[in-house]
Amino acid sequence: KPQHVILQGAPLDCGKNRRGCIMGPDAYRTAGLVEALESLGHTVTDIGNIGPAPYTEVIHPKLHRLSETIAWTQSLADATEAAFARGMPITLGGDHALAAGTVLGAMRHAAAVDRPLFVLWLDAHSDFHTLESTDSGNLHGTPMGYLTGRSDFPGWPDLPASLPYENIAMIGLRSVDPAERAALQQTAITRVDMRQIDESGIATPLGAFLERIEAVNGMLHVSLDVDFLDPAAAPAVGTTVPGGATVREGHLVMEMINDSELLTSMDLVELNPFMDERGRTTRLMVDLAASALGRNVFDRPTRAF
Ligand code: DIR
Ligand code: MN
Ligand code: MN
Ligand code: MN
Repeated sequence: KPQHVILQGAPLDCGKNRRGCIMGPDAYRTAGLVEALESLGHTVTDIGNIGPAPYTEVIHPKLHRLSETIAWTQSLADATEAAFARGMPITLGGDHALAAGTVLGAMRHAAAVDRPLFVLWLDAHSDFHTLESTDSGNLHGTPMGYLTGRSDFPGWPDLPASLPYENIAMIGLRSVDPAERAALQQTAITRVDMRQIDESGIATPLGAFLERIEAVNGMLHVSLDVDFLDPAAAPAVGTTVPGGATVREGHLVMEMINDSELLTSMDLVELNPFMDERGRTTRLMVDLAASALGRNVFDRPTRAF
């Protein structure tokens, strides 16, 4: 179905220490993301890059660039909510701390239109820390903790309501810190680790999740972390973890998302173009986004789930 896509750059680089995600939005533009989506019949408005709301950094003993991350959460939530009035927001990161803002914006929009919001988290990591449980102090490890209302995030924007655990699927997991593991195992979050993908294939758990969304006319936000993919295929990310999704598993996920016609917003996060060789990882991310928006080899008479 032709969409009006709203591309918004979110060059935030404050969620961790290694720099480079600031270059992400322009790398996607350089690799031809706009043209790829237009070639599929979509119209695209690139609104350019967003910045953080005004802030003054207050140095925190543990948490790295907390004030800046809160300021980005504010501006990205507002921008994303506004983008829904015009089309499908696709946010070009930037590191995964940005999802606190984009998913909050989607939550506000979902509440306004009275539809449930579901989140598909494609990542080696669960990013489920609280401000207390993080050992690294890197806030890209916390957006799911914030969005689900696990604990207080003082100074962060209020949530319209916590994102229900039942509405979340994390697929691709293989690096979960002990505190995250203990907490996650107490929740109803759908957790698909790499072993489960090996055993059942990736289509089975994803298809079940998409069926659940369709049954209640839900909205679907997809947050794609580059490190969901195996480092052999996608090396340009600060936190590579061996044993990740293959190129074809990545495309199958995106192709099934397109078949489902459920996608309402998406993040492309953690790309570090400074580490990329000749745009290889960037181009793979563009190709995956294209698959989510309808690129295929042949049309199929039936969908895969
Ligand atoms: C890691 C997060 N669990 C931490 N790592 C991530 O630092 O808390 N890497 N999210 O992409
Ligand atoms: Mn992540
Ligand atoms: Mn709205
Ligand atoms: Mn990750």
